[in-house]
Amino acid sequence: MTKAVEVGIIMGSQSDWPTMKEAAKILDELGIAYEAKIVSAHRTPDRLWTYGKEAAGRGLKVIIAGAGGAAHLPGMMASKTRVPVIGVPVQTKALSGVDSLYSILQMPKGFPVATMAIGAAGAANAGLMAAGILAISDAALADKLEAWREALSASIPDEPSDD
Ligand code: RP5
Repeated sequence: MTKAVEVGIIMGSQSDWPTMKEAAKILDELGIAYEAKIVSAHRTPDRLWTYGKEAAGRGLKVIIAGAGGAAHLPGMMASKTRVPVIGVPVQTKALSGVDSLYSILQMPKGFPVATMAIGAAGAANAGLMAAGILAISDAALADKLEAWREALSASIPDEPSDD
């Protein structure tokens, strides 16, 4: 039986996918069912509207939204659905992603976006944050997430090496 999709990964452009793939990789590792879609606040506003309108009814529990530059996608999605939105500021060439970060972070009171770090680390952490949210009501996932975290800790050497 295929698992119901619980996480939506959305991004403003195909060019965001190399970054957003880091979130997808984490969800794959933890066995969390997700979908990945291109939904642009500026280029496909109707698609954004429909996605937000249908998200809760389709059973999505978390949305991870990545965009760069004038990164309005996460905030607009948060304005359209009560499903928690985790924002990933994609690194840009012109302003190194600080533009994306500020665009996503400074939401007005009432419509929050949980904003991650700029770039690949932020995308991976978005996957882990989504897992943490889902693990609140999924004991098997909670065990997997604990094991993932322990494995990461165990992989860190005690001392630096020259190799
Ligand atoms: C944003 O504009 C996208 O999220 C992307 O990060 C940025 C550039 O998009 P492309 O011109 O590469 O399609 O909407």
